[in-house]
Amino acid sequence: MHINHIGIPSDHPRAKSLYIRGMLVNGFRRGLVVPEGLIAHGRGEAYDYLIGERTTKTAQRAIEAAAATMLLSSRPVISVNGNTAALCPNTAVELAKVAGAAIEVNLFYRTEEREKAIKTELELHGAKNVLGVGSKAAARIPELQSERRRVDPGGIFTADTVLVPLEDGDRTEALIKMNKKVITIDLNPLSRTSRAANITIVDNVVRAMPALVEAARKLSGTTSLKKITDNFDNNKNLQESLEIIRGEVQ
Ligand code: PTJ
Repeated sequence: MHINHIGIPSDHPRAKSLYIRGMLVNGFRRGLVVPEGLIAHGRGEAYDYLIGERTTKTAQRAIEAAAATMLLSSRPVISVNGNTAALCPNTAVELAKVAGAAIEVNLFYRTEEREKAIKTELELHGAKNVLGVGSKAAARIPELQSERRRVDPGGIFTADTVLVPLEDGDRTEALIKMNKKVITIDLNPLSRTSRAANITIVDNVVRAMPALVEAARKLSGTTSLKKITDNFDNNKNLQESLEIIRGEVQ
């Protein structure tokens, strides 16, 4: 039996889930994650348990549609919040490279200190030009009251596609009103974000982000991108996720 650095025995039946929790708590201690982010993660965990803590075939279809959409976009942007920075900074940076996307910090509970900590974390994982920090977040998303409205004029504001992992519903709706395509990763298929987005990946960000990198790598340069996006139906996909949760399909 191996005990890792945060004291979780590798043969513990819930080792993986406890390890992910540990990453978030560590992110909280390092000033990346807000306390509310720990609560949000708890909600996500409950849905993850119900889908079997795996990437379902339904989620994989959404992942391929998301990768194809990003590759077809001329200005895709990956929006990074505290939880995403703590759970998957490496794959967020890798995806930006593979899909030719910009990377922008965008926080609900915005403080300059946390913006900078998240930027530094992304840079440690190889990000070169992190948008949305400090005075760079000079543009405003219309009709949005939260701090999420502050965006980078050269990033989310002028993007054609925005990937918003672990989002709250208001901004997704506002971005759609700005005629942007929105891709989200949200374990709750019933959330406002999930229902408002063009593509919803009902999966844990820790699995969905590496799968997105892999799909983008596989699809890059192929001729099937448009066909994949045309064939994707988000409502149908969300319905299937609910059937999985109810135990009606695998
Ligand atoms: O870092 P900030 O300031 O931008 O704040 C980030 C949080 C997450 C606190 C903020 O965006 C928030 O309050 O989010 P919500 O409204 O609680 O929504 C989070 C959604 O993500 C919920 O639907 C959760 O089920 C889902 N979720 C939580 N953890 C994961 C997840 N989805 C995928 N993977 C996860 N690990």
